[in-house]
Order: sequence, then structure tokens, then C-alpha cells
Amino acid sequence: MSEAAARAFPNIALVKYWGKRDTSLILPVAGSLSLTLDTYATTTTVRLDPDAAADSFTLNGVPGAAIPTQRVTRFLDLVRERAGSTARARVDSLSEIPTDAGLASSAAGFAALAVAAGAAYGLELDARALSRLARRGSGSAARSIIAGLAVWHAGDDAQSFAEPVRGPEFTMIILTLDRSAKRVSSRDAMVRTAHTSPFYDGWISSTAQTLDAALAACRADDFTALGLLTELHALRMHALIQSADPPIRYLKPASIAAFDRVEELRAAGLECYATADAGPNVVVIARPEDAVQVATELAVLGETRVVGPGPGATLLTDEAGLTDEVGLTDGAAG
Ligand code: 2P0
Repeated sequence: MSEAAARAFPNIALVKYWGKRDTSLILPVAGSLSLTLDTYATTTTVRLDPDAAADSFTLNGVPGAAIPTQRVTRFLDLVRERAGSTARARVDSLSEIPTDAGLASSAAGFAALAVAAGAAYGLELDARALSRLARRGSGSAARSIIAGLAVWHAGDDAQSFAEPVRGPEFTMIILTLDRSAKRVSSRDAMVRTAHTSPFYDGWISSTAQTLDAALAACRADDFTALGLLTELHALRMHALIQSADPPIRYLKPASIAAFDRVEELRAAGLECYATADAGPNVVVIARPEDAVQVATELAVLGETRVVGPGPGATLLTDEAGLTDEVGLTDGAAG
């Protein structure tokens, strides 16, 4: 096939990925656990263009800037190497993620690109191979290949892929507090943390333990244990990042106020837990039946959006005209 389209969704980690042991292969220092969302799809079309001298990349109809285009080309080089092709491609990506929502776009972006480019260049890739490939574009993209709850394993290139996990059902409330662009990218901040934080070794070993505990909570269908670990791990990640030299602070007063509010809601009997990525916005997890009430309680702080578990990266056009979804499509992962 010389043309293919795929769709993928962002994911939010409960046990976070922060740090690489190999920046070229994008191998994480520890595993992570996330929920792929049902909202903010990225749809990407890859068309081979053997006459073109270079790849082209558009995002929402606008030609991509130099660095994103270079990342797309490097990623396509990996696909071409495997396919034994030298053909350049046109990559057109439509992202529903609002640029100011504070959600990373690279996970859904590279998951969709992996599926579309793999198909366009004629590679036969199963879920594991797609997750390993997506990882090379952006680490967190390994997890967006998979529906719902996904664990991304640490390890060597062959072992470092994401796969589905069964666990308690829950809903996420995205709380947008601050729309300004972050000053230090995750990629750069990870490197600075690794090189300068005195706590880095403790982060690596404790994250592996937190992941084991979170997977045990999933097996036990224990939302409370998973929620407590989620909040703990987010605060540990931000403590680590703040301990870099020079320090990096992503949380703002409004973020801290949101963590305070979540603690108050819990004390009042409404069970919910907070997490935050490399930015000031907060994501709260709650049981599905409590999600609307939690969102209502948080609405005084910022804009809320209730999102649920979503599908894995999906090929939209294959030769049989069928769609092909990877991972769990329903049920226990929520
Ligand atoms: C996560 N983040 O687990 C963590 C929490 C941000 C905070 O994965 O360098 O964009 O492309 O592999 O995947 C952001 O990292 O970084 C991220 P690269 P990526 O979701």
C-alpha cells in the first residue's frame, strides 16, 4: 500500500515515565502505566511520493516547523530502513488536541504515524512491534498504541513495549488551569534531571517499586490503592524535577490549589486523586459514577473535561477496507 491513514489518542500516565537510559532507542529508566483516552484524536495520513526529494509534514493543514518535520523524517527513516524503501512521503496530521490544553501531542502523534507509516510502507507489524516502533518517535507514544490501561515495560529494545492491563474502571477529569507554553520541554527536562538531580537513583528504583504496586492494585481491581499511588508518584516526579540544577518547576499555585482541593474532596468522602504532567495542568481520576460530581466541584478552579478510556491506535484504511484496533476494546481496563 502506498497510502494509509491511522488514528490515535493521547494517554495520561498514572505511574510516570521520566528519564531515558538510552536517548537514541528511547528506552526508559523504569516502566510506566497509563490510560489511553477517548478524546482528542490525532488522525494522520501517510502517502508515499517516490518523486519527492524530501518528506513533507503538515499539522492541521499548516506546514510543520523545522524541528517537528525533522522528527517525522527521522521516524520515517526507521520505517524505510525496515521496508527497504527510499521513497519519501507526505505526512498530513490532524490533531484535535487544543494547542493550549496542556496535553502532550507527541504520544497520539507518533502512535498514529507508526500505524499509518507502517501500513503505507507495507510492513506487517503486530501490536508489540507497533508499540516498539512508536516508542522511537516519542516514549509515551508506545502506550498510545494500546487501548485503555497500558503498561510500558522498561528493558532493552526488544522488551520495551506497551501492552494492555486489566484494572479498575475509572474516569479522568482534565483540569486546565494555565494555557501558557512550557518553558522547558519534557525531553530537555528529563536530561537535565538525569544529569543534575541528587535524587535520580532513588527515583529510578522507587518508580520500579511503584509500578509493581500499581500493577498489583490493578490485579486486585483496587481503585483506592491505584489512586493513592497515582497521586504519590506525580508528586514524587515533580519533586524530582524541582531538584534539577537549575531547578525546573512545572506546577503553579493553581496546580497546588487543585491538589489541595482533591485532598479536601477525599476528606469529605468523594474519592478522587490528582496527577500532573510536565506542566501546570492537573488531571483527576475518579470512579465513573463520581466523575461528574468531581468535575463540578473542580470547575471553580479551571476548565474541566471528563474523559474516559479510549481505543488503541487504529488503521483507518487497509486493503480490506477494515479497521484494525490494537489492545483491549472494552471491559476491564475501563
Ligand atoms: C508520562 N511524560 O509518563 C510523562 C509524565 C511527561 C510527564 O511521557 O522524549 O513526550 O518524546 O520520549 O514521551 C512526556 O515524555 O518524551 C511524558 P520523549 P515524551 O506521560
